[in-house]
Amino acid sequence: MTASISIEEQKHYSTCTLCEAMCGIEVTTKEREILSIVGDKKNPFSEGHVCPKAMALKDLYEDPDRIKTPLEKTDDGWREISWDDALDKVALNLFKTQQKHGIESVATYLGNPNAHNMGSILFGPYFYRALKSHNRYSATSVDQLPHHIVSRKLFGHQSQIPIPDIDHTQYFMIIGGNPLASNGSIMTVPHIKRRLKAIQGRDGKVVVIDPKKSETADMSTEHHFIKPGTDALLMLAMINTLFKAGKIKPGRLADFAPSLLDIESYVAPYTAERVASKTGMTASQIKQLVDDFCAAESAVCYGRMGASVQAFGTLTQYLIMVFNMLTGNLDRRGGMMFTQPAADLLPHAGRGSIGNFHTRVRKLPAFAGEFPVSALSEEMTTPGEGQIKAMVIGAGNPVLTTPNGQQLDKAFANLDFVVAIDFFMTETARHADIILPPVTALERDHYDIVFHNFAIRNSTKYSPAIFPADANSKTDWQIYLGLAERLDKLNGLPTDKYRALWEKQPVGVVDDMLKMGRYKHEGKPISISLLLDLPHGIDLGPLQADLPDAIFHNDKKVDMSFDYFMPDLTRLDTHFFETEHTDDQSLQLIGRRHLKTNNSWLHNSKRMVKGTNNGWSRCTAQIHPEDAVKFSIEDKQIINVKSRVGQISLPAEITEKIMPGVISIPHGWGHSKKGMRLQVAEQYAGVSVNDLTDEMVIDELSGNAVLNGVPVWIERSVS
Ligand SMILES: Nc1nc2c(c(=O)[nH]1)N[C@H]1C(S)=C(S)[C@@H](COP(=O)(O)OP(=O)(O)OC[C@H]3O[C@@H](n4cnc5c(=O)[nH]c(N)nc54)[C@H](O)[C@@H]3O)O[C@H]1N2
Ligand SMILES: Nc1nc2c(c(=O)[nH]1)N[C@H]1C(S)=C(S)[C@@H](COP(=O)(O)OP(=O)(O)OC[C@H]3O[C@@H](n4cnc5c(=O)[nH]c(N)nc54)[C@H](O)[C@@H]3O)O[C@H]1N2
Ligand code: SF4
Ligand SMILES: [Mo]
Repeated sequence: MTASISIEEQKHYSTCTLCEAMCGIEVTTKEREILSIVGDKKNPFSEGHVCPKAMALKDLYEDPDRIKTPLEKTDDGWREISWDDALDKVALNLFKTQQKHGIESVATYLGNPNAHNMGSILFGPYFYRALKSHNRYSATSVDQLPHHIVSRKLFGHQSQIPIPDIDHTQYFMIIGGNPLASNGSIMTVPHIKRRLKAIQGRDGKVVVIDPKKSETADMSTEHHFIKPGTDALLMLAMINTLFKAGKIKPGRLADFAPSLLDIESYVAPYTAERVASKTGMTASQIKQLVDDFCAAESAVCYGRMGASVQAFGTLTQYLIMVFNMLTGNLDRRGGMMFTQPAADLLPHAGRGSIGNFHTRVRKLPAFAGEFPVSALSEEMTTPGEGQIKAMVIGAGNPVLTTPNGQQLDKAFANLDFVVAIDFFMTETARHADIILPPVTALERDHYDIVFHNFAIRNSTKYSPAIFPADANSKTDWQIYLGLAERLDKLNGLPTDKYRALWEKQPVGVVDDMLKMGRYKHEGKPISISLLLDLPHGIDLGPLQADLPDAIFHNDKKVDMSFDYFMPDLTRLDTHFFETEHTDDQSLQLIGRRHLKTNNSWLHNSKRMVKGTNNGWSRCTAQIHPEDAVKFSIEDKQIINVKSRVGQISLPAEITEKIMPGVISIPHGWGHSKKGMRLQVAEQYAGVSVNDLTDEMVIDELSGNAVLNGVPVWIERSVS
């Protein structure tokens, strides 16, 4: 299904997989070279939009530091080995580790790019099943885990997450998201700026609640600072206000969620007056937000990273959903709506089991078969049965992206065997004994199997690989399937099923899903062969009201699950109302993203890291002028930032855009460890904010990491 190499210039239509926005791209190639990447104007979903990162796809493809052949670590350094040799050795080492130390002694960590890779999503599971280990971790627990739990509980499926109907809403409240930098998350939305402007253009409002006046806040109709980690209080008070002001209007949702109004007694103690000072907002501001939200013809309250990855993130996401329901804005045009994807993964994916098993050391609950990644290092270092001895890292860089990265870095060094499936020698991959490098995005077939589920409009599109595979390259799915087959063989299990899978390929599975799907195009069922003839993709219309069909519970009702979520109010009360917070010297750490970053891995592209901040690129600590005075810090001066777990030093950036008492540091930097091979990134190394975040502080309801609202202390650096 791949194109052939041509000595003439060729144009290909594909999709950028770097963030969730699913922008269509036009890639011009000549032989094996990429000449340009621009927005595909004929793509009905993204209509020509791309951000500066699109060109990073070319940089990734051409990167001289990119690993293209499997590598084995030897006493004399890295040695190139053949694929067969590499896969045999990896499978044998994992098998031997399990023979010696038990099934659970091999763990996996899956990083974010897997979600953008249909091969990993569809065929990766064969590998985990062959491993049989419960010791599974992923970036989900430093990210969207609360969304999954809320959807699992309320609607019966972890991935049945409603999406803001941004193109029709008259009031868009964004809590802890900065789509102007991130291009949207759990909201696949190209052209975000144009769409936010369009809301304002039709006399609607964009309202941002954020401890930082972010790029999105800058263009909003209204922005309110909020103290990090207090969003659950805000939501409780907003719901309380709804009841007090007699503004409850669930409409048809009352039928679908019969116990919805019972939330009233739980929120009764949380008046706007009582929570105001804790959140940093005034009671009248909170009430005004509710008034305006209810007055709008349609409205949606959306919470993302800032609201999710904090101590009460799960409760916050739950309350956001309840607020949308109580105002009648779930499953309604201009509110939160379910998607209707052409290839619907949900019926085939696990609905998400909660707490079926627990981590060995801290007894943290698993969700959907994965443990919270905050527990990873202790599971590696605490002796006893089930201790992790070998690790498989698939498209992730947890040393930089998960809490207390420094400790994890050390823990990795003690493992017996590590394999990294990655095309870069990263901070994590350098611990590997064997590196298995897959091809980059443009060299593999692509159907966005995940993000159509989270898109603000229904559409469908398939992009074959732009370059034909060369004899010595493999995709992620080929690596996973190769390992799975070998492991089964070593375990004495039949391997006949693999023959059919090699033949079918992930694209064959997508083809089946499309053919089983709900759409037809001009009377014909949608299929891969149809999409090959329509390389820009097909628009399938706006999101549609979908209740009760969207509910996976047998009774087709929304399960409010008060017994699961409401006990967390006790923890919230203890934290906010029964504990004295007297330390006025600490600041609250939060994160940020920049349009030209992508977590930890685009820093080897010169185009992406070039900045004004000599050698630091954008890795700076933003603080408010009042705090600069308080701690005698000048702009650009190097400061030390300390937390319970570590210390980093980086330049201060003094700005009124940040709330007093708050400090913002981006993640994904810190490329100065020994043994990496990222020439550009090492020049713009920065430091890792996750050397400050604390693996022992979690959102206890879900086990999600707390990356926002971490207490830190700052001082000017003497050196
Ligand atoms: N403090 C703080 N920490 C954070 C966050 C934050 O906001 N603040 N955000 C969190 C979030 S939301 C996320 S999702 C995580 C991300 O955390 P991770 O997923 O652990 O890290 P990434 O930086 O995305 O690393 C991805 C790795 O995959 C490799 N890669 C890229 N494409 C492919 C591919 O197609 N196949 C394979 N095999 N490898 C590939 C890259 O080279 C890179 O090394 O970080 C989290 N960490
Ligand atoms: N350019 C770029 N785009 C990306 C990524 C990237 O690294 N770079 N990563 C991708 C990934 S993996 C993800 S998950 C998405 C995330 O996308 P978003 O969810 O939009 O995340 P951020 O851009 O980090 O914005 C989070 C906002 O929350 C605010 N915040 C922090 N703490 C709090 C708090 O306690 N309360 C409130 N109300 N706000 C708070 C921050 O100031 C920030 O403005 O972005 C994706 N897109
Ligand atoms: S917005 Fe996201 S999908 Fe679109 S070009 Fe930028 S990185 Fe790629
Ligand atoms: Mo993420």
